[in-house]
Amino acid sequence: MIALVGPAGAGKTTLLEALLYASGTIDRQAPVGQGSVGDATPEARARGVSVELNLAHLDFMGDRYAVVDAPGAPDFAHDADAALPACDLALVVVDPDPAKALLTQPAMRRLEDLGVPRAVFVNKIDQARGRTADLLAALQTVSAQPLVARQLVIQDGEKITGYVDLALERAFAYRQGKPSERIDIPAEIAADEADARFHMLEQLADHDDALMEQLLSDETPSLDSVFADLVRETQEGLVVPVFFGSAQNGHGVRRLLKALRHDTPPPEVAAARLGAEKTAYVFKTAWAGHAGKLAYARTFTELSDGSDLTLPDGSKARVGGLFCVQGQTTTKLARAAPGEAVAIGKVEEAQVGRLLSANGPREAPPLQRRTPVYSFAVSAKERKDDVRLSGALAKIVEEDAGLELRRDPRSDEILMSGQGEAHLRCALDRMRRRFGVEVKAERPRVAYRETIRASVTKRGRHKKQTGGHGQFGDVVLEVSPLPRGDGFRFSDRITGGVVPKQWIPAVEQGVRDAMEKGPIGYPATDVAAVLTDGSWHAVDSSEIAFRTAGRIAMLDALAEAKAYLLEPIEKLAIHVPSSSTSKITSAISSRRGQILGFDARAGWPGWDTVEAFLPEAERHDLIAEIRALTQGLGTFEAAFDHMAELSGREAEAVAKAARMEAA
Ligand SMILES: Nc1nc2c(ncn2[C@@H]2O[C@H](COP(=O)(O)OP(=O)(O)O)[C@@H](O)[C@H]2O)c(=O)[nH]1
Ligand SMILES: [Mg+2]
Repeated sequence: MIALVGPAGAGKTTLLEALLYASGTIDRQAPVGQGSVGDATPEARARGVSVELNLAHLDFMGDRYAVVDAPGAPDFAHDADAALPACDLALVVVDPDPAKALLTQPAMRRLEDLGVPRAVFVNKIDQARGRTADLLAALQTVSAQPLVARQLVIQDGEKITGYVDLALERAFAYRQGKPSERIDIPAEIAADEADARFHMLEQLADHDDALMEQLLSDETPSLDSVFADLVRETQEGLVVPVFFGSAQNGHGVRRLLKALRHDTPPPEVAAARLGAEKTAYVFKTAWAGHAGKLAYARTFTELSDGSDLTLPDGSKARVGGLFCVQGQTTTKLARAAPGEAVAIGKVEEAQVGRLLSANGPREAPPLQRRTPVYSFAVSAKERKDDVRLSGALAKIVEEDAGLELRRDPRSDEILMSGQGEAHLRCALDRMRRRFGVEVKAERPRVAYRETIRASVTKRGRHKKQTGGHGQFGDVVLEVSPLPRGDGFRFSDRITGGVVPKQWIPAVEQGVRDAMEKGPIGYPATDVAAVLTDGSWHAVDSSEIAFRTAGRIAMLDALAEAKAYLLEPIEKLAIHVPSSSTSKITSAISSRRGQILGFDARAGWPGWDTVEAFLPEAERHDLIAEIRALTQGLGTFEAAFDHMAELSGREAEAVAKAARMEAA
């Protein structure tokens, strides 16, 4: 299984189509979204970008390859996170513009951390300008392992017209719509070719002492030994080979297929990396309408339709259909061999990152999930859809490991969180299409609170004479501010039973009732109330009467105690390329944030981590601004830190919003 990864727009989905065409799997190469195998869903076509991983298969020279085309856009890239560790090799597809090299870093880092062997395909070579040496130097800054150019490009002026394969030392000229044509190595680049080849051998010799000896004593290594080194060092992730071409024009694509054929490690390596020998590893689940749930899995064992599987918790499930996936098309299979990627039907319990075992239960290493950076409060447009909404949400969240669903206890809203606004809107589109539920998605409420500046003593009397039985409660409350974050404290200094013991909890309840909505319109906090005095009536006093009295006293006290607003402040860690750090700090400042400092991001050369306090109200669409300032690379993590006073224009607006809602 091969992964195509890299930034959005580099040409991964086009390359998938080109690989299918060059291998003879399809007989026409369609533009992306216009009949292509990848990006065929309505969501992908509407947006003109891959929004979920595409899975397809190709047969080349007697071998079968599953290809996973990973979305590159930061809103959608997470969909391939679980597939990458199960791949034998990843092709990092890049744009030939050195200024875009940094965009490759997140994918490269992920693969390095996972230990997945990788190669680079420099795409859009038809658009390349400038020297490939500059591009390679720029790309080297984002790779921990040395990049090894496997080809030297042949240029006619600025235009790249072909390449020399540096292992074989054979030259090829690109031809429009046809396989490249073998040519003689042009005389004017013969010296460059010799240098480039020697450089490649030197790089390989860093991991091969025998080759080093040969080079030092001016011996020419055999072609077999060069190929053996290329294969071994690529498979071990010691070097990252680089190929050039154009997916759109089919240039360099057959050469790439041949390299995949040699350099791809056998599936046993991925199985061992995952601890997934003799199992099927689930890397995506999808809801396929009437067909129910499909689990996309890499098989490291033989599987057949109807066979029994054991889940990690020891429970059993039966394969209810086995399918080969080609984009949006599925065809039924009777069985699958080890190493294939298939869709397994009707295993409800299958979850992304889990192992389905043919023997005893097995656990896979835990998946690294991405932290959500954007949220909507979701509700059904029509009340009658409430129940269907929760069912649909549960399914959509289950099949998208980048989504999270939770109820915010502060606002009682259902929050759907994910990797960006486009991600959430796409998930909601998919939900509407599949389940027919219309969803309202709104900016989540900020949990404003209010507290008081002054201490006030107030009496609350509740007296009612209605026919026979009356109601009587009478309390005196001393209300005062508490230190920030202390919440609420209630106590009493009642002596002589002026408020009988059994009704004191009712008074406290009344006080709490009043605090649900303070004078500005938000829940009150950081307040102490002391019950100091009161009176009662033998017949008319009751729990409800004292609760009412407590509420009246508290409402009056809060109204006079100089209430003011508090807003939640979060602590953020923002990770950005260093070239954007100053733009980010000023963006945070203009969002009323406070920069706490910044430092080099651990393990990410060329990146910074900025720490800041930021009002929660300013975080809602922050990710869009961070991405706009960092070419989509920046990310952040946020966690509630403390409440802080809100004043000025913002406070007025928040107070007004509460009045409008009450009206
Ligand atoms: N000039 C040129 N354009 C290409 C090439 N490959 C892809 N493209 C274009 O680049 C854009 C993005 O391609 P796509 O495959 O969707 O990129 P992805 O986001 O990496 O999947 C599309 O408009 C393609 O037509 C190429 O080799 N040359
Ligand atoms: Mg794509």
